[in-house]
Amino acid sequence: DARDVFAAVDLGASSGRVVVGRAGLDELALTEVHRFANRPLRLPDGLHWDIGGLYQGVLEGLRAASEYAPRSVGIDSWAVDYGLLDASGALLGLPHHYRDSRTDAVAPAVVERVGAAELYARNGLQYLSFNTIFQLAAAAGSAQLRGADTLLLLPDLLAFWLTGVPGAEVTNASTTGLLDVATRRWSPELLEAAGVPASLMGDLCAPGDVIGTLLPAPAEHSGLDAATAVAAVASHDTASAVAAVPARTERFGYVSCGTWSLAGLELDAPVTSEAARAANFTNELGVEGTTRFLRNIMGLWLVQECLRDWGLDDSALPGLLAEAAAAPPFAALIDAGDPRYLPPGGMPARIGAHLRETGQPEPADRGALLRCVLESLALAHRDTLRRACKLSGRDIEVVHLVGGGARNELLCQWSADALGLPVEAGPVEATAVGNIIVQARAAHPGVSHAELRRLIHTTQRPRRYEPAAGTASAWDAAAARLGLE
Ligand code: LFR
Repeated sequence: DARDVFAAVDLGASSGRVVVGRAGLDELALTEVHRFANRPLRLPDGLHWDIGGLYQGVLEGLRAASEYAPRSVGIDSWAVDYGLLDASGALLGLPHHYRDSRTDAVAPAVVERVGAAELYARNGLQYLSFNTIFQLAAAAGSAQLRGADTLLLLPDLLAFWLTGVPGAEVTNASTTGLLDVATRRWSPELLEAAGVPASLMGDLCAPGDVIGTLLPAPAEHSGLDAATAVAAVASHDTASAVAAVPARTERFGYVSCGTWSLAGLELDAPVTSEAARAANFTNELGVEGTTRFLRNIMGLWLVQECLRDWGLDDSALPGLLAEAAAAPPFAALIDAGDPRYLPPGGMPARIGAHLRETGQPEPADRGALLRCVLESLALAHRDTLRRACKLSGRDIEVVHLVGGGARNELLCQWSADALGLPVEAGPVEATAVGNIIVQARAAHPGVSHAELRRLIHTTQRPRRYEPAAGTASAWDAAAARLGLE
C-alpha cells in the first residue's frame, strides 16, 4: 500500500543519503535510493557546508524516491549548524561547519560572562564550543547577523526550500543552547546572552508534525507529486538514531556511533544536577518528549581522519582492522572525549603528541595506532554509560550500538568487554530508520513507540556481542590508567 511508503533524507558529515521505507504494522523494509558525498568547503573565512550541493543531492535523491510515491518526506542532519535568511527569504552566506575554529575563544568568554552553572541550569547542555549559542556570539555585530531576519537549522532550511514554510523542529532546537531545558521554549535570557533578537528563531514544531507540501519548483525538480508532505521528524540525526534503538527492555543504554559516538540514556526528564554539569552531560530532546541524557565522544572521526591523513579510503579499513586485532592490547590509550581532536587535520600526529605528553609509547605502526583508538573509544563508551547511570540513578542490562560503528566488530566486542554488558549492534542505518518510523507513527498514531522498537528488532535484527570471559580486570586496569570509570 503506497500509503505506507515514506522517504528519509539523512545528511551525515561525510555523505548524504535518501532512503525509502515501507512501514506497516508488521513490516519495515528500507531501500537506499541515492547516496552523495558531503564535502565541506574551505573558504577564506573558514570551514563551511556546501549547502547548495547538499540541496542538489536531496533533489536527485527525491527524484529516485519519487518512483515509490512516498506519502511524506522527512529530513535529518547533524545538529547546531544554521543558515541565516534575510526578510525576502534569501540565504545570507554559506552555513559554517561546526568544526570551524571561530568559536574557540568566544565560547569560554560567553560561559564566563553568563556563568557555567547558570547556563547549565537554563539549557541543560554539555559544553561544546560549537553550540549554536556560541556560533551566534562569534558572529555578533557582523553584517550578516544584523541583516538576518530568520535563523534556520540545516534540516529546517532544506524543508523551507522545499515547502516555503520556516520553522524550528524541537529535537534539533534543543541542541542550540538557546532552548530552555524546563519550558522547552526559546529562552529570552539565553537569546540575550547570545546577543540575538527572539524574532530570529522560528516557531517550534515537533516530530510528526506536517511542515507543508512541495512548492512548484522543488516538485518539478524532484519529480514528486506536489501534494507530498514534508514532515517534521526528529531532525537531529542523533534523536532519530535513538528513536530507532531496537530495545526490548526499558533498561538499555545506547551508543549512536558514526562520525561521533553519542553515548547515554533515554530518560523521562532532564538531569541538571551540579554533578551532571561537572561531568559535562547533555540533556537534548528525543521523540515523545523524552530526554537524551548523553555525552559526545569523538567517535569514528578519529579513524576517518587517520585514514585521510594516510591517503587511504574506507576500502583500506578491513586490512587495518585485522592489523589492529593482532597488535598488542592496551599498549597506549587516549581520552577519546578530548576536544583537542575536534578540528580536522594531522590526526595521527596529534594522537602521537597526546601519547608523548602522557609518557606513553607511540604506536609502532598503523594497526597499533588503530588499536589505541578503538580501545580508547570502548573505554570512553564504558565511562560515559557508567557515569550516565550513576548521575541518573538508573541501571542498564544491555547497550545498543547503532550507526556505522555497528559494522566494526572489534569496536562492538571491545565495548561489550569494557562495559561488562552485552552489546546489541545495529541497525547501521539507524538514523534513516528513526526518520522513517517517526513518519510512520504520525500516519498510524495507534502504534506505540515501544511496539515500533520491537518491530525494528525483528526486521533489522541486531547482532549480539557478549562480554568475553576473563577480560574484565584488564579493562578495569586500562580505565584506571586514564582515570575513567
Ligand atoms: C552527530 C551530531 C551530534 C552533534 C554533532 C554536531 O551527527 O549530530 O549529535 O553533537 O553531530 O552537530
